[in-house]
Amino acid sequence: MSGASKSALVTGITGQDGGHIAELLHEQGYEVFGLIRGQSNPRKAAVEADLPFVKLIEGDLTDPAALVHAVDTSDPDEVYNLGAISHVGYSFKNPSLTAEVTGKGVLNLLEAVRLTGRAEKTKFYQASTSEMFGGLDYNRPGSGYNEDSLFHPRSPYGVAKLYGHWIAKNYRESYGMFVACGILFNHEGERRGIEFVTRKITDAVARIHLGLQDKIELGDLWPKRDWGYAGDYVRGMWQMLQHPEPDDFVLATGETHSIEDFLTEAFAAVGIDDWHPYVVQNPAFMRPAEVDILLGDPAKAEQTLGWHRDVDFAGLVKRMIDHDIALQRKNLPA
Ligand code: G4F
Repeated sequence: MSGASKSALVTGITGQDGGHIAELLHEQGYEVFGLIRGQSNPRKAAVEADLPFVKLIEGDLTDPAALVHAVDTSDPDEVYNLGAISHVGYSFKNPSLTAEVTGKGVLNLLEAVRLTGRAEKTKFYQASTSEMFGGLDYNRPGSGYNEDSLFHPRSPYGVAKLYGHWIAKNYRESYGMFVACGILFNHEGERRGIEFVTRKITDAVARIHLGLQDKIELGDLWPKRDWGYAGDYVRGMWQMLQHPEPDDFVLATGETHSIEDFLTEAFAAVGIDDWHPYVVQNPAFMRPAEVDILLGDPAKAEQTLGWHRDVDFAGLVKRMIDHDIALQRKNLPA
């Protein structure tokens, strides 16, 4: 399959998934447009260096007129709505802004597609999330959450994402738009921001290994997540838009690990058997409500889309550690 002569608009182009999907689409021959926020976004130069083929359009998910402009300029065959306030902890501190960007921003973008007469032409990917499930006992199936599981979000982020999920489904049902919702479990990698726990750990372990840091401060260590590799997951996003029918799909590994497991694997990768002396718990990194355990069941995506993940938990940790050691080595004095 090839995307030659197709065009795609990606929101959240400065984020981890934005970078991965832009590369995948470029390799497939798409013309790739990226929505970037603000007049002098500090991340613009990094995106221009990392993804020189992306045509950047200034605009914000909270600004309907800017979205109409972005859709008109890119005339997209496919829209990937990956833009959001995506840090769960931050969403407790800024719940209103999170609702505007992560929730209502989805509506604004759907409307931009519809009101510019592209409801039939443009396929729309909505980045839904496993945070919508909330990880509570009463709605947690033993085999893992699937597309039919009950939602009970536990953060302003999860609540905003649930609005985005349902308004996206509503546009599919009301206007016949091709809108696919990917319910993605945690996905990580070299592009992950340092504010997320996996990259925070691999960055710190690399620095501890090189003698640049002594300790790492973390919040709760018992929560469990279903962690996969972001590169595998953006392939799934693209597959959802190539499928004949728009639908909802869970992408997950079907395995769950605690943050303690991640610490064990990451420290072991640099030859340290006991991580306890290096880890300090700090309540500042704990959340008012926690998602105890996330475990996904990707059977539908595997059977319907032929999706599969290539990178397992140990492989994910290793590639992040190797990347961060190489990155930190560049900063060492010669
Ligand atoms: O890495 P996290 O911040 O990811 P979280 O909250 O699971 O959310 C990520 O995955 C979601 C999919 O399920 C996405 F929708 C969302 O956008 C994001 O990508 O935290 C993971 C766990 C949490 O239980 C958190 O409380 O790690 C715990 N944690 C412990 N210490 C920490 C820390 N999290 C962060 N960010 N920083 C800490 O120091």
